[in-house]
Amino acid sequence: MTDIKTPPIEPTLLIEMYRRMLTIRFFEEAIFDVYRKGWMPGLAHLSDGQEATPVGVCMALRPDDTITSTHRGHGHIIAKGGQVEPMMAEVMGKVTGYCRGKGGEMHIADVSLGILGANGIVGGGLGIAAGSAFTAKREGKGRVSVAFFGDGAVNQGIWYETANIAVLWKLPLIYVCENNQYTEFTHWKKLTSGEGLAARARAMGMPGVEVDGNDVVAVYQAARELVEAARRGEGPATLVCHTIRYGGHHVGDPGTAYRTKEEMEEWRKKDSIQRCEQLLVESGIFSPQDIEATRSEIEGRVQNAVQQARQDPFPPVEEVTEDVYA
Ligand SMILES: Cc1ncc(C[n+]2csc(CCOP(=O)(O)OP(=O)(O)O)c2C)c(N)n1
Ligand SMILES: [Mg+2]
Repeated sequence: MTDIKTPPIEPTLLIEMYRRMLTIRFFEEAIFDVYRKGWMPGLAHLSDGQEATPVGVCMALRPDDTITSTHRGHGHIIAKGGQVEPMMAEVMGKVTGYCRGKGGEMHIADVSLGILGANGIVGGGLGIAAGSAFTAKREGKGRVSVAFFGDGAVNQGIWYETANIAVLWKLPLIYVCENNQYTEFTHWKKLTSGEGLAARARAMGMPGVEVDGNDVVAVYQAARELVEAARRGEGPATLVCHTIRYGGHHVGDPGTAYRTKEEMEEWRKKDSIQRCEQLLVESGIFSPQDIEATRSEIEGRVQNAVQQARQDPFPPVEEVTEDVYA
């Protein structure tokens, strides 16, 4: 008889984390396919490989907490409760999309879910997140604001400007740096002086914590502690999650010119979804058949979203100047 491990967190929570991570993985794989078939305009920045970070963080949030996202935002949106059908439609520029087809893959937002938007400007979400944290503090209902950003945004001035005021004013703002090792084609160590962002955060006067960003339970536990402290009025914190993107910087980049095969093989051994599946089975929460059934259910939903979005219409030409600001 095999030993059944005690799960580190509530089984229902672990199952939900698994489902959201799988949704992100299948969604990103589907987008790559959609791109190659020429069914979407422009490029896409995919986050397969990074799933545990947005899911671990967002499972520590309340529905009325807010997040800001990046150019690599699909995972953040799904993790915060975004639905794949209007996301897929938005990627294809269809009227049924989250932004009626006018935002595209890089500008998906749903304020009703606390998703204040993906953002093509590196570091652009940081100011919005600080503003949301300021509002949350004034409201006094214990809401928290999370800013997701990459290792490339760490050296943008806006991080220091917002961090300074967030510490001084004790804003409920959690900085979540997804360190996927590369800023476009350059390793983060070639761009960032000193010990990295967690050390810089501590120097600014807030907690700076680093975690294995491919371990969804570890991310959740670290995020929950920081989020709850922010809710209690203890101010901002920084969480650095070390992870990897499996694909290139965008769908047009194979991602092989600046990363070695060995490096990627090492990361694949730390795959977040495989580790979660192992935990579910070893804890007796899921059988291998449950894993298969969940995979095919979620993949089927994503594929249906692709088929539906293909059939949906583009926005009518008369609407071209509506809902746009420039
Ligand atoms: C202000 C600004 N500078 C430069 C760019 C071009 N650019 C787009 S993505 C990117 C790299 C971002 O790297 P990182 O923050 O690590 O995020 P990742 O792509 O790894 O998710 C750059 C330089 C931009 N979009 N905005
Ligand atoms: Mg990066």
